[in-house]
Amino acid sequence: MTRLAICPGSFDPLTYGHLDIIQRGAKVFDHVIVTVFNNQSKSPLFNVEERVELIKESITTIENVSVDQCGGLLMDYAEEKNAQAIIRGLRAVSDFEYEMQITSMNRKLNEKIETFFMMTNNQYSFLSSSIVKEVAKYRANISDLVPPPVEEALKNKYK
Ligand code: COD
Repeated sequence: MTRLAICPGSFDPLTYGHLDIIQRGAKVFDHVIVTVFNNQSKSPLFNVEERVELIKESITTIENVSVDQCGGLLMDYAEEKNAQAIIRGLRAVSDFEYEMQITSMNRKLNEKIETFFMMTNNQYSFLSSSIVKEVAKYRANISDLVPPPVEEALKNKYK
């Protein structure tokens, strides 16, 4: 049986922290789909198509990862794809409460699909899309925080 996992997120935009989790997931599962969700409660800097494209351009060296988008419920999407697992990243204790809430809700929606948490590399434990956007706005050097296509795209947004 092919072990398929979904790595869902907003990815607005992708950071090296996200990439670290995607790479870890790709070592454990046969295939990982990185799925960009259109989170209605957030007003994104990049539209879904731009976010998908930036992830595609940043994962070219990882063979067993593909990129997709979804506007619906994560668990409906995962069931439709026949996925066995959801992969989420953990940075610090502060992530735990939010992750516990969404995982409990997701489990209520679908008990068959397990959520796996992976701890990021320590060097990325402070990193988030929001913090990257904040410093990119002031033209700080972000080359060690995001992959080159994302760095370029952020420079263009804040020109
Ligand atoms: N190191 C490691 N992991 C990281 C880092 C980092 N530096 N930064 C982020 N991550 C992890 C996050 O913990 C998360 O696991 C993943 O990377 C994606 O992060 P984000 O911030 O891009 O994505 P979120 O948390 O905004 O994604 C939320 C979802 C889109 C998954 C959620 O809103 C959702 O499932 N939406 C669909 C609708 C739905 O089903 N809702 C019901 C769920 S209650």
